Formats: sequence, structure tokens, C-alpha cells
Amino acid sequence: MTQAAAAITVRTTCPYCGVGCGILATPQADGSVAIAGDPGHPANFGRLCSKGTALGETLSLTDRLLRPRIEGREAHWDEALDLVAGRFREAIQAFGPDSVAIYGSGQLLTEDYYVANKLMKGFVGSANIDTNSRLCMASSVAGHKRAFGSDTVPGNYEDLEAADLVVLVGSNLAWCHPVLHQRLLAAKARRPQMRIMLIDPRRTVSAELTDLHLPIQPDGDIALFVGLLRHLAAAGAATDFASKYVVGTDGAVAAAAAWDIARVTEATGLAPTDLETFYRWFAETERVVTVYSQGVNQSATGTDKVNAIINCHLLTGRIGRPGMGPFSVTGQPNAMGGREVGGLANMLAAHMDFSPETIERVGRFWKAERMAETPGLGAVDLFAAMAAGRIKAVWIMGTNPVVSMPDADAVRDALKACPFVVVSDMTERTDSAQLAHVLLPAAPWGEKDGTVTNSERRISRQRAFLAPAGQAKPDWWIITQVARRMGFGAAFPYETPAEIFAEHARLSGFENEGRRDFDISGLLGENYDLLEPVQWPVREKSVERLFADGGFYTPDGKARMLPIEPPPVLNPAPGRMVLNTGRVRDHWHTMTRTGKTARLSAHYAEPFVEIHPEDARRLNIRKASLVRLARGDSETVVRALLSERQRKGSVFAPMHWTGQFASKGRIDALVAAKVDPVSAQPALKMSEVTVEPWRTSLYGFFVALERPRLDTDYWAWAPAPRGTRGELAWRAEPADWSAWIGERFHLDAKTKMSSVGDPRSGRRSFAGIRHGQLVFALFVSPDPVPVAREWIVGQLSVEKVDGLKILAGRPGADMPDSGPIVCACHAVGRNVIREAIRRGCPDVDAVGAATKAGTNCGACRTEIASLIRSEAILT
Ligand SMILES: Nc1nc2c(c(=O)[nH]1)N[C@H]1C(S)=C(S)[C@@H](COP(=O)(O)OP(=O)(O)OC[C@H]3O[C@@H](n4cnc5c(=O)[nH]c(N)nc54)[C@H](O)[C@@H]3O)O[C@H]1N2
Ligand SMILES: Nc1nc2c(c(=O)[nH]1)N[C@H]1C(S)=C(S)[C@@H](COP(=O)(O)OP(=O)(O)OC[C@H]3O[C@@H](n4cnc5c(=O)[nH]c(N)nc54)[C@H](O)[C@@H]3O)O[C@H]1N2
Ligand code: SF4
Ligand SMILES: [Mo]
Repeated sequence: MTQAAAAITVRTTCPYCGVGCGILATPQADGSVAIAGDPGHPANFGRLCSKGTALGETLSLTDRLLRPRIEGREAHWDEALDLVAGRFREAIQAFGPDSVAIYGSGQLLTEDYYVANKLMKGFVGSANIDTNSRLCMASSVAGHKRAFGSDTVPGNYEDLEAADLVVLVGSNLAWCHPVLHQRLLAAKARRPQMRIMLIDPRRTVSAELTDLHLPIQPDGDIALFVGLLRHLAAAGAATDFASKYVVGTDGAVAAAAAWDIARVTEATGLAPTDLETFYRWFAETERVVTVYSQGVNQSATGTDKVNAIINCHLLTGRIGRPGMGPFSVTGQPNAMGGREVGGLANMLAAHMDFSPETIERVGRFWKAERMAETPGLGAVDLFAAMAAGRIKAVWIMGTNPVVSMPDADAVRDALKACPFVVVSDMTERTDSAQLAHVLLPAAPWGEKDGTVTNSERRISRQRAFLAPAGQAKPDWWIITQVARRMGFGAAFPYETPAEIFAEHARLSGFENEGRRDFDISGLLGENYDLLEPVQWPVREKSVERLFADGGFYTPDGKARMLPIEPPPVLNPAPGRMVLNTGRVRDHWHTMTRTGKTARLSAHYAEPFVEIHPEDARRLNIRKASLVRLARGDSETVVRALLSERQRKGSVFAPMHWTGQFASKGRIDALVAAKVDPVSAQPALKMSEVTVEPWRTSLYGFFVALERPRLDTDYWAWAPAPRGTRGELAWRAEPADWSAWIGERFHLDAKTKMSSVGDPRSGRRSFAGIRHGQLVFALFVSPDPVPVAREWIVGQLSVEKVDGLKILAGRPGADMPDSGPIVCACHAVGRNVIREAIRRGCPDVDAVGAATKAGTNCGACRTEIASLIRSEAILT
């Protein structure tokens, strides 16, 4: 048998967003893995976005944590596990169960999550287990529970395709749920009469190809939807559904009475005509899906936002039928699975919360030794308790709080102060792992087995297709081992994830009798290894449409409409701007995986802030200069990206950059830890910061085969297809350039150095070439460095370079610079696409035919559309 014939394709699920695309992974003879979309998976039918497509490039062992470490030294598993169990036990004995905590993640598999939750809530006896889902889904969970009595997402992806109006609220679907977005656009192409609209303070790429964009004032959503409710009631849109299956209708409508168009205009900053259009469309369209995400959840009034949206669907009865419903899309691959097991501190297990009856029931099922009796601390309170010395031991799994939590500098200090910090991760190169006493090597995607649940409640298998690297172990195994060493062996007998899944499925059906939405007991007896993607509930094998005839999970079976009061308009203090934060298309969170691929790093190669040109002018901030954002003692320094898409008075910065990739890019250091009072979810999108030019005397850009030592006042680096690239800045010019370069770049005697300088402009270039191969190039300038970056990056892969062209920083007239990469799949840059448009390509397909851009995964198609639009404006 040849090696090629031995290649076995494994069906698994993407480890990134909540769309939950099916993937076919085929390990190759050369050690690489071929990745393709699974045509048989009902989430994606074979499609993948840029991140999914590039998964094969993230699997290298560079930076992987391969062995347990204790205080920096390598250790055996036995020693590390004994230590973790021992220190947790000691803390519990001395200070009680609430002195220990687990901080987990929607990126754990359901089996990992189930075991962690059971250990804390059934055996340690504390509910101090919370997760990054607090930062992500908590307001949706709370809103669902208030309205439906349960945390139920009633919709399916087909509902978006079948709808006549899709309202995206605070969701950048084009970048954050790309395959779902493409399904939506494909549906609109088939049925052009279908309307799509976006409600977002910024004009994101998700605004392209929509029928209406409402550039709402930050946190104006409640006023908008309360005004919609008033309009719907006045237009007679209330239905039999509402009178039969909903209570609280009158109160909710009465509370909306004062919110006429004039008042909503004031609170949202939107044009009255746009408001009227939206209200009319919503009122006249039966099939409406409202898709919402972090612009809704990550707010101090996030839960009210959720209920203001759900109210409109309940009044009109637009729920529980095809093509309609409120639809909270989940962010992480297993955000939904985490909610199922009870990973949040205020949930117990299997969608049960802390009532005496459920505590007794779950305790009996688990044969628990010590049940938690009350909810534990949510993430923000958990780290505050740690800072106050009340948490003596914490175990962080699959998340990077020093980067992703609000008030991140305080979180860092809390971890520094905590007597015992354990971090389970696949890499030690995270800002949180740097502060761990014990590092445990977790087997990541590709090396572990389990299940995840996507945004439409579909459970899919993640399957291993690689052997664990080094001594990495799956999270469920690690937790099980610690539980046994803490003396709970009888309740943690698991040898496989299948056993854990079976127990989880049994608990979901245990004394359920239709009273709880989450029930997958119908899967018991299925072959775990062969499990096909399936939506819950799965009761005795039948899958139903939820809420078709009411059937809500409240005591009386009726849904609740709530009276909602819009908050006062968000007005930053004088001299401050609103800091909005979120994601870019090609990076995933704190970049531990996407930061390894040059393709995904080329879309945005350094941390940045988007600012409206008028604000920039007012603040004396020039294009591509560096900007200082600050709040109290915390600051970041990032690149200024001037953009008319940005709302005036607000700036937008991505959450992704960490201390591993940039000198001062951790944006969450600036985000205040203000939380929603109902859900305890932090308002990550509405901080107040000062924005000013960051004074520097010199900017730099480098490419190098080996990453240089980075210690300038500003730096940011990214991988290149070969070697690395980066941006630098100095407050004072180094006195001796050749010494400076020699101390930082990895040069040997054979490297020939050359340099040129232009005294008038103050620009200088340096290059090191060895046997015709570029080893490094450095360009410095008193202004932002004006060189052809993508071309220079590409020169690292060239066999024989032209030293003069390198020093000039330009390829010459014959070879244009492709510009920042827009199409990650085919590495097509912005300049190439612009050129095609100028030559007459009228639409995205024509650009694709001319340049290949947008012809593979399609995630960049909206961006190409936006380039076409901006070129049309310019010419
Ligand atoms: N490429 C990529 N995709 C991802 C992720 C990633 O890291 N990278 N992460 C995944 C995860 S975990 C999540 S939670 C999702 C998040 O997915 P999204 O929620 O779609 O993404 P965000 O960029 O966080 O925020 C969405 C939008 O909310 C807007 N917004 C801010 N304030 C307001 C407001 O007051 N009202 C309204 N209506 N909108 C507002 C922002 O301008 C932003 O464009 O993405 C998932 N998908
Ligand atoms: N300002 C601002 N802050 C935000 C947000 C925002 O929009 N704005 N969004 C928030 C949201 S919605 C989210 S979901 C969070 C995300 O923020 P985080 O959860 O902190 O980000 P990740 O980078 O996904 O962290 C996952 C970690 O788990 C590791 N890992 C990967 N696979 C495994 C595994 O199998 N096992 C283990 N043990 N570890 C693994 C990765 O290497 C990485 O270090 O950020 C939140 N923070
Ligand atoms: S849309 Fe992209 S990131 Fe999300 S699951 Fe699918 S391939 Fe993965
Ligand atoms: Mo998230």
C-alpha cells in the first residue's frame, strides 16, 4: 500500500466559531494535514471560511506546550497532577470550598466541561466555576430565561434562508460567522426580494449587500426595539399567539408608550425616515429573523436588549415557525455545549439552576459528596475576589483572561497575587500562562475527541486525526486525574469521552418528563464514534420545532414579555471617546492559533484603532501614525486607521493583540469592568478612553528570516510566509545603527550589510543579504514608513534578491505591490483588487474571474464589494 493510499479522512468540526462547520481532515504523508469542508455537514454543506481553510497551517508544533511545567521546570504528569490536587485540597480544607475556582471556556469540549463542572459543583462543593461565556453569552442566557423560562435558542440556520427580513443587530456576521453569512447572501441571491438589514454603530462589511444600515448610537438598541414594540402594537400586529401563549404583553406595551419616533430618534441618533422604514418592514413582514450577537450581549444593559428584541417576536407570534424568530448566534465552537453542562457559575447542570429541588436531583444523580448550594462568582467578581485574596487556588482552562477580561491589568495583577495558578493550554506563549505556577499541556483540536454544540443547537463530533504531541492530554483526562487524586475516584471513573457523554445525556433526561428543554437522552445507545450531527432536543429520537405551540419552560408554559426601560443616552465625559471593540475576519481571539499563519496575519498585521477622519483631524492624528489610548494608568499604543465607516465620537479596536505579538496591544486593559446587573456580563463595547497621538521620533518596518529581539518603544510582529515581519517605533533614535542591528537581528559573518540614507527626508534603509538571500531588511523614517510591505515580505522567499530594490523599499514599476491581503485563500492584495476594479470589473464575480480573489471560501466577498463601492465613490 502506498502512503498516499493510506491517507484516512476524518470527519470533524471546526474549532473556531459557533457556526460549527463540518471539516474533512486528511493527514498527509509529509506530516501536513489537508483540510476541506464536509459536504455532508448541515451547517456548512462543504463551505469553509478563511480561518477554517487555513486550519492546516496552525498545526505546527512551534510554541506548543509539550510537557507539564512546575514553576518553569519540566515535570512528570504524576508530580504535576499530585501538586494540583494537593494544593486544591489544602486550600479547601483551610479556607473552605469557595477559596478555589475554575475559569473555563466555550472552547472546551462538552465532555471536558461536564467533568470540570461536576468536580466543582458536586464534589468541591462550590459553584466558583465560571467561563469566558460570561463575556460572551451571559446576557442572552439571562434574556432567554426571563422570556422562555429556559436558555433556549429556538431557531435553525434554514430560518435565515427562509426569512423575508433578516435583521442583524450588533453582529458582524460577514467576519464572525462567515459561512452562515454566505448562506444568507446566497438565499438573497436566489430571492432578491428578501431584505437584510444591519444595526451597528459602525458601517462594517456586514453592511454591504444589505437593504438598510442603521448606524445606531452605542447602546441605542433598547430605545429602537421599545419603539418598534410601540409601533407594532399601534399597527395591530399583536397576534393570537401572544394572547394564548404569552403573559406580560400589556405591561411591556404600556412601558413602550412614550417611545414615539421623535424620542427614539433622540436616543438612537438615527434618521426618522430610516426608523420608519425599519418599523414598517418589520410590521409588514411575517417571516422575520432577528440575529444578534455581541453588540447586544456585551453591554451594561445587554439582558434588557435581548428582551426588548424577544418582546417584538413574542407580540407578533414570530417564533417557533420556519423563517422567523429571535436568533442569538453563539461565538465559540462550544458556547452552547458549555451552557448545556452548566458551565456558568449561576447554572447547575443540564439547564437546571440552583433550586432546592434541582440541587437534590443533581446531587442524587451524581452521588455527590458535597453539592454547591448557591451560585458562584461570575468572571468579573471571581477575579475581584482573587485580587482581594479570597481565591487561594485557580485553574484556568482554554482561555486567556489577562487579554480577554475587562480591566485586564487588574486581572493580571490578581493572578500575580493568587497563591496558586494552574493553566491548561496548548501553548505556554500566552499572557496568562506566563503567570502560572503549574502549566498543563492540553491536547488541542486535532488531537482530542469529543462533542461541540453550534448556534442552532446541533451537536457534532470533534474527532482526533493526529496523535497527541509530546505528553499533551485531553482536558477531560486531566480533570479526571485531578478529581481522583482529590479522593473522588468513584465518581470520576471515565476512561473515554464516550462514557462522559453518555452520563451527560442521561442527566439531561433524568426526571425530565418534558419539563426541561435540554434533553438528549434519545441519543443514549447511539454509537458515539459514528454520531451524526444532530439538533437537540432528542427525546426518544424525535426532533421537534421548539415553541411552535407555545410550550415554554415556565411554570404555566407561557412566555414572558417584560416592560423594558431604555437607558439614558451614553455620553462620554468631555475629552473622552467611546471605545468599541470586537473582531477582525482572520484572527481568532488572542491569536494563539491564527497568529501562527502568515496568510491569516496578512489581513491586519498589527493592532490598530479605527477612527473617523474628522475626529482624527480634530485630535491631530495622522493616517498610519501611532495612537495612545488610555484609561487611568492603563494604556495601549496602536496604529491609526482612518475610516469613514467608523462612527464619529467612537473608536473601534480589535480585541486580538496580546503581549506576545505587540508591545502595548492589550485593548482590554482599557475596558472598564462594568457589568449588566442581571447577567453579570461586562460591557466590553462601551468604555470611555482618551485618544491622542503617541509622540515618536522614528518609525520602522522590518522583515527578517528569524524574529529579532523586540524591545523598541513600540513593536508588533507577525509571521511572514517565510520568516517574520514587524512594525517598530522609537522615542529616541539609536545612537549607533549597526550596533543596534547587530544586537537584535540574527546575523552571521557571511551576511553582507548595506544601507542607504536620505538626509533630507531622514529615511534610512538597511539590508542584510547572505548568498543572494535576504536575511533582514529594516526601514526607518520620521514619518510612518512608506514602503511596499507585501512585496518586501515576499522577498524573504526569493532565492536571489536585488539589493538595490530592497533598499529602495519598492519593486520598481514593473511589479506592483499587491498591498494588504484581502483574499487570504489566494493571497490577493488590496492593490490588485483595486486595479481590477479600475480596469472595469463591475462586480465581485468579475473581480474573482480576473484575480481569483473571493473564489475559494468567499469570506472576503463583502470586502471586495466594499472596495468596488469605495472605488466608485472615488472615481
Ligand atoms: N473572525 C473571527 N470570528 C469570530 C471570533 C473571532 O475571534 N474572530 N470570535 C467568535 C466569538 S467567541 C464571538 S462571541 C463572535 C462575536 O461576533 P460579533 O458579535 O458579530 O462580533 P464583534 O466584532 O465582537 O461585535 C459585533 C459588532 O457589535 C457592534 N456594536 C458595538 N456596540 C454596539 C451597540 O451598542 N449596538 C449595536 N447594535 N452594535 C454594537 C460592533 O461595532 C461590532 O461590529 O464571533 C465569533 N467569530
Ligand atoms: N474588549 C473585548 N474583550 C473581549 C471580547 C470583545 O468583543 N471585546 N469578546 C469576549 C468574548 S465574546 C470571548 S469568547 C473571549 C475570548 O477570549 P479567550 O477565551 O481568552 O481567547 P482565546 O484566545 O480563544 O483563548 C483560548 C485559549 O485556549 C487555548 N486552547 C486552545 N485549544 C485548547 C484546548 O483544547 N484545551 C485547552 N485547555 N486550551 C486550549 C488557546 O491556546 C488559548 O490560549 O474574549 C472576550 N473579551
Ligand atoms: S464559519 Fe469559518 S470559523 Fe466558523 S465554523 Fe465555519 S469554517 Fe470555522
Ligand atoms: Mo465569544
